[in-house]
Amino acid sequence: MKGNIFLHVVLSWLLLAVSADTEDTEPSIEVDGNGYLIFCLCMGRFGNQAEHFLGGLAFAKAVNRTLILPSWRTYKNIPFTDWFKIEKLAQYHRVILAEDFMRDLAPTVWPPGQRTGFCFSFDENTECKMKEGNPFGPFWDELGVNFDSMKAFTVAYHEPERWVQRFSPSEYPVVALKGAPASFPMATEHRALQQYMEWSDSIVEQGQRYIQQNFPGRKYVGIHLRNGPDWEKACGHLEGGLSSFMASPQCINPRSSEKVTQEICFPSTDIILSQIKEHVEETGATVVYVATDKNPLIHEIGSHLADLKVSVFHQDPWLPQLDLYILGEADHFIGNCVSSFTSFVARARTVHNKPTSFWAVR
Ligand code: GFB
Repeated sequence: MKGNIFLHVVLSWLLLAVSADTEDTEPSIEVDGNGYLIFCLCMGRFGNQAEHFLGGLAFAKAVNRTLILPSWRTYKNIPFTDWFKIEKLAQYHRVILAEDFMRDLAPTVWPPGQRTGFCFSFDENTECKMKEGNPFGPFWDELGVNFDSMKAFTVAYHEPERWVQRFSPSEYPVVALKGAPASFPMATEHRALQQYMEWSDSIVEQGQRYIQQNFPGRKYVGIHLRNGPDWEKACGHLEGGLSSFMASPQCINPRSSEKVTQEICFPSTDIILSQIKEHVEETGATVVYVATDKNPLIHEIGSHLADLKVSVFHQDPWLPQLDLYILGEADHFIGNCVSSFTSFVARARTVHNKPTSFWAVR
């Protein structure tokens, strides 16, 4: 009898071990037979990355592969869903969080030993160097990816049909790209995809907390002042004006005769003060919320609007995304046409039919 019980316990343990093992190796979510696409958002900071992301999202749909949502890059990987809701993106196309893909599907769909990294080049003999430098190396390292081989391809991203022929899902179930399959500045036709970028509950909660604690129920004009030293240097390239510079197509059509000027890129304090006053009067706002990478001009704005009894707020939040959220909620927003930080806010506001204007652009 004792022997039987012992055998039963051992058998049960063995069965449990086998089923646990099966659970570990068998993907619990259905595998997409059309394959997967992942890329590193390895260019610039958040505004640049967001423009690249939307182009890459459109591309994933065009080639009909599930998009593995890349982590955002700061000094470390930030899971996509820390800042945005996956459910909203899924209304547009099939997506899976990179961290979930690596844990649940990669061991079977993209196991170590079969990981090829790809990059676009005009020459197929180019070395892709997927992990060379920062943020390339840390991005893949933090996802636990090493590449067994690397290969350049010559089919351009604006040819999705040819691209699908080149990368059949049976031969390449996962295509990992060195950079986003997208342009910067982003293509105009992709701007509307912003409607699928919905802030996570955590960002909404933190942004709302600031608003409710500081100016609940009051109308406000949100402004973005991009005036740090890197910006001043970048704007220095605009002498004589250019038809396009960084994110400027958001407000100046590169094919028009209008030029992106130094004043648009780095507006004078006089221009800033007069535009703020105009929109405070127009909206009846009693608050100006200032987001900036450097100088918030709080005293200048406060004294210029003294007669209108306007309060000026600036928080320098621990996360730039909180500034983006609060600017998105403003009754009017004035941003910098050349900045992709502004372009994120401007696109989000367009989705909700909220007005935006740009410094020195009439
Ligand atoms: O977002 P981003 O690509 O916009 O980069 P640009 C600017 C970064 O500076 C933001 C910080 O992601 C923030 O980290 N920053 C800028 C701000 N404005 C604000 C603000 O109002 N509030 C807060 N909290 N942070 C490009 C860069 O910047 O500028 C390029 O991406 C290059 O790499 C170029 O440096 C000159 O398009 O404005």
